[in-house]
Amino acid sequence: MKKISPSVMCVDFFKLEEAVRAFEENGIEYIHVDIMDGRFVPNYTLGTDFVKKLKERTKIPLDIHLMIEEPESKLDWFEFGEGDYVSVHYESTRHLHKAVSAIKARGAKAMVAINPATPVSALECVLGEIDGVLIMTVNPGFAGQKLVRSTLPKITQLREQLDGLGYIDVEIEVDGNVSFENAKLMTEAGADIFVAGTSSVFKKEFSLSEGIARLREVIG
Ligand code: S6P
Ligand code: MG
Repeated sequence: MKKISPSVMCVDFFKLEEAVRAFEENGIEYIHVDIMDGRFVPNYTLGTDFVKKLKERTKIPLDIHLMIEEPESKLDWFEFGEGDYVSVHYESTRHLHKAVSAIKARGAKAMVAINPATPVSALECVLGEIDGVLIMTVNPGFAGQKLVRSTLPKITQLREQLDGLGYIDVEIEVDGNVSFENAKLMTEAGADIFVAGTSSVFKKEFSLSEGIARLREVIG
């Protein structure tokens, strides 16, 4: 079953309560929380207190996307646990295995994220250790960017590799310009979890519920 993970940094923060309620009413599977440190990516977004508050407010599992340097030394700063996904970037640490193990030790699901220029082959040694791979379909740091098209074949390549190795339960998430049009291509390529942002469910033309329904129709 395909899953939607709306990017909460794209919510109008004055309407956060309303948005979380809409996620719950529409059976949203995960809430995507972007954490940036101004070093790994040139921006700041959400932080430790936001994660804590969100966890108090909703039972929807979080999908915490850490765009920070040396995440293995900062995992303790964040509240997460069973059912949540936490992703660390391959490019952000010399100790990827350590970071993945620390996430799993807390009962959460470990995901490794790769930037558009990082090949799928870089993940070879961790595929047997992780629950998901986050394929960035834009360069991380900002919402509202254009799809890097060369990332689409990476989805198919990874799915084939995972299935060939027997890791059929390892999920592939896509993040960046997941528009209704691009989501169709990503579905065909083999993506499982779709980070929904300004190019789909948060479009101004319709309500959040309408946007979610439209995206569900496309990804099936
Ligand atoms: C970007 C971040 C993403 C964005 C999301 C926005 O660095 O990791 O999660 O929030 O991609 O979606 P859109 O449709 O505006 O690209
Ligand atoms: Mg993200």
